[in-house]
Amino acid sequence: MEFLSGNEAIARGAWEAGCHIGTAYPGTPSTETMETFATLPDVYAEWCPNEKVALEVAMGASAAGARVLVTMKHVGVNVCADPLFTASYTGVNGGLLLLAADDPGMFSSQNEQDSRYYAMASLVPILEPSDSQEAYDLAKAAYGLSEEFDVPFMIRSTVRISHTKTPVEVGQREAVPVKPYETDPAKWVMMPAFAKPRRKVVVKRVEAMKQWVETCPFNRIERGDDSIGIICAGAVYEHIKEACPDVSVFKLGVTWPLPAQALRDFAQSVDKVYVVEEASTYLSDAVRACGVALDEFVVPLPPDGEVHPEDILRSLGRPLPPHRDTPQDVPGRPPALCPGCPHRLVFKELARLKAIVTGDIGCYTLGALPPLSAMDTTLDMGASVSMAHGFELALAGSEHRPVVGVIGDSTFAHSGLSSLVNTVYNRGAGTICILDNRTTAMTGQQGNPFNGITLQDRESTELNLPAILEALGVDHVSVVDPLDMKAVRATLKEAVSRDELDVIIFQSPCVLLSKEKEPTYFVNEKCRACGVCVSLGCPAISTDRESGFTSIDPELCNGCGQCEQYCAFGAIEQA
Ligand SMILES: Cc1ncc(C[n+]2csc(CCOP(=O)(O)OP(=O)(O)O)c2C)c(N)n1
Repeated sequence: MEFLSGNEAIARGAWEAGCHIGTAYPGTPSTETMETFATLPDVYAEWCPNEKVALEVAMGASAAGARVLVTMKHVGVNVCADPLFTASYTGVNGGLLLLAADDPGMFSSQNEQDSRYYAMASLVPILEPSDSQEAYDLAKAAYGLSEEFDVPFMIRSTVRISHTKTPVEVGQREAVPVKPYETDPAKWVMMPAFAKPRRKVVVKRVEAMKQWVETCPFNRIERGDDSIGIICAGAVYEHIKEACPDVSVFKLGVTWPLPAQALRDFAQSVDKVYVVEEASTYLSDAVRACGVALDEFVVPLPPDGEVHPEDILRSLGRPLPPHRDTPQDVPGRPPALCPGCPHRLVFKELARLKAIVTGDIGCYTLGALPPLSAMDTTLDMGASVSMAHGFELALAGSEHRPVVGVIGDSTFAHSGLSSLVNTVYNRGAGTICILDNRTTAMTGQQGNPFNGITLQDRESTELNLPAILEALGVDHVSVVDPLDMKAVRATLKEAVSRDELDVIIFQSPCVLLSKEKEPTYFVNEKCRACGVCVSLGCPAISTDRESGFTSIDPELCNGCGQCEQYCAFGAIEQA
């Protein structure tokens, strides 16, 4: 018995199923799955620059006969949707399991989306565990099923499953040889002449899977009081068991395709039937489409965010328990860039320039929050570069504020590169800042092509960022230390004064990469309480509410010296 998170359990299940290869792009809440898999014996695992590449590598390995695990967060499925939809046509050779880790409640995501829609739309089956034991069991079983039905399988977790540790009865790794590969264009070359017959294969397979799912052991009915029947899956099942353990439950372990007949029979066997789900109407719509007439809740479930046990009680018109959490009593802890973060000064200077800043996704998205407040847009990974180009196009010919795109190194490798190719190709202008902190900081410091660190510490090559930019045809490329206020200010000023494309690489390692701490700073008697140092938003600097004077917490300060450069009175000194 081991105590595993859902992520660890999926990695373990895949490993025991003899999975040979893992590919992924990090993203919360999925990241630890591939990090765990990479540590297990006799496997190869790699970070890819994005999820499309990860799935394509996985499909290549599967075609060649290996069993493969590919992991990502929910928005990653958008990025790999193109290969996913056609992988449903080609099918697999070695079994393939794709983890989509959803984030209802958006603890660390830019949107709330339900990966089950992808399963339904691409006709790829999706499994849904409700604890780590099931995550392990389903991941392990998925490989044989993927090979039997000749289709990739998806497994959907949500943040509560991904990150909650529960006991798991683990087993042994099966020795599964890599299957032989034989050239078969009718299966693997998806052009119309071959895709049309494969489409017929897909249609037949869907019928076979619909039969399988009617009696599949991953779906089960737990009989209770038959006045209420609840259909559910995933983490929501646990909340139902907590809120109303007395009701009858149809717990789905496969949420596409659905067991239509079994669901109709269940609905017939109870007086009232409901679907409980969170942040989506996928399941209720799909259950209705099976011919089940769902009853109306007394109080509708929340249309967005996570569902909690008290929401379920309220929806059934049941009394709430006397002791409830009072979240209002918990002090807010808004996220902030770390003390010493090398992203800070760039935002401070962009705010001074009153630039329109098209942002991107990474730690540096925090530059949007007060007191830095220096970001106008954030859409998806890579959009900073392409949206900057769009702003420049729309504002061309008018007097306008400088347009600056800000993107991290990992995000630039993910999809910023192709956006920049577009800007160069179409003779776009504007300034792009690549905040190269030598890591993928936001998701826990994974390697990426621009620092050359690989998942299993294999030898690699660090891609030469300035050389790539020059080769792309960017005329103005500079590399600047983002901890040097004068250099940041001067380089940005020069770049925005030109009506041409400039790319500035701000290069300094993430402060969390270095364990060494420089001597800290303190505020001396020259302080005039002007508040400029506070406007950097460093968590180590605070203001006395009454006097307005500032102080620096030596525990938090790591001696980066950014604040000292902004103090006009010499009031910040190194200890
Ligand atoms: C399509 C997609 N995949 C993954 C993520 C998760 N994610 C958010 S930011 C980020 C990378 C951040 O690294 P970098 O651009 O180097 O910036 P840093 O955090 O180091 O400042 C990742 C992987 C996401 N938001 N969207």
